[in-house]
Amino acid sequence: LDVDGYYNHREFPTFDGQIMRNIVTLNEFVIERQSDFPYASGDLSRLLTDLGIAAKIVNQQVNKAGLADILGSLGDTNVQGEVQQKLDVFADDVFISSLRGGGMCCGVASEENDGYISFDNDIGQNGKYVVLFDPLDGSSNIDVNVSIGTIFSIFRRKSSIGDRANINDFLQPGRNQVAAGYVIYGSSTMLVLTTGHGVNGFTLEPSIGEFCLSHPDLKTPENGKIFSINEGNLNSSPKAIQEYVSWCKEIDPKSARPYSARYIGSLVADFHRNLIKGGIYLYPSTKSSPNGKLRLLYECSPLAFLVEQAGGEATDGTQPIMDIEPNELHQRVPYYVGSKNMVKQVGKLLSQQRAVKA
Ligand code: AHM
Ligand code: MG
Repeated sequence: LDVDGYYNHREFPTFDGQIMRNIVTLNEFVIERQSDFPYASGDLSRLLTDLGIAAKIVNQQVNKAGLADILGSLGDTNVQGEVQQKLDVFADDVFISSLRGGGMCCGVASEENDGYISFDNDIGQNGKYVVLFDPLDGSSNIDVNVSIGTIFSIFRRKSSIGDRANINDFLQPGRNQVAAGYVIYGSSTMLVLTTGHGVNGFTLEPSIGEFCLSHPDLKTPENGKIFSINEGNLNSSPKAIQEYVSWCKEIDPKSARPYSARYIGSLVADFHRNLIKGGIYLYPSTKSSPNGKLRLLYECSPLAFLVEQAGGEATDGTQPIMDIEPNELHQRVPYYVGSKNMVKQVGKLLSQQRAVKA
């Protein structure tokens, strides 16, 4: 307490007699760090705030997903006579509305829509940014109460301010990203963000409804002991990947093998765990997904930006994900992401395999 009997301005009493200390909210953080952002004018800060608001709204609904039978299941008609939307469509709408209303962004592209959306409202056309996102990744996990997430990627537009956004604004390599992040709706809800100056994680404090800085300057270990892959597809994956997975399972106490297999089947959750603990996530080409399953622009590229900023790597087996020039919005790529040395080893095995074939 200070001389006037108030708590220090960075300390707050809670109902259960505890004191919350040193709270830095997402909004405070982006405003304080504004000078770090390219072309610091406040627009990107505002855009990140719009994303944070949308994330809180989606979080509220995701939390209630298990109550479907009590509140009416998806597809049922609610009291207003409206058909309840599927959660991923709802999340898509929420992010689009928030970004459209915020006015900092001239268009969006999302996994839920066939084409990009260019905002035709006046403030939107003057927006400097485009946002690409996967509104609810891993949505097949909603019914079984497993963590899911939102992934987003922000680029400076290529087209002129005042014009409608066009396809070239969206088809940009990951290296052009000015910010990227994800929200994980897990046992707690977190927003993890990079603006190209490291990675910071914010946990949603439900009692005050704010994302609070909880994981400053996240770094990922250079070596990990976790491999994450859908092993059901292994027989139709490249030989190099089969070899790598066998190697992970070999007994070698000197190198801490066998490693642990961990696969949630929800990219954000698998990525988040490996980012913190160290590990590799693999989604190679398979028989049913010859180019891999994951989307370059909505999933791979934003997480590649984050992992590089945390000291890790992300490749498609031939080049860094961040260097790929996209040629279509829904492009898929094989994906290897995580601890630097693990991703390098997979890259080496894949290039040896290519050399043998050539
Ligand atoms: P989605 O965007 O349709 O939800 O698919 C992406 C998800 C990822 O979250 C997850 O890592 C992957 O698909 C799991 O795929 P699989 O079930 O083939 O292992
Ligand atoms: Mg997805």
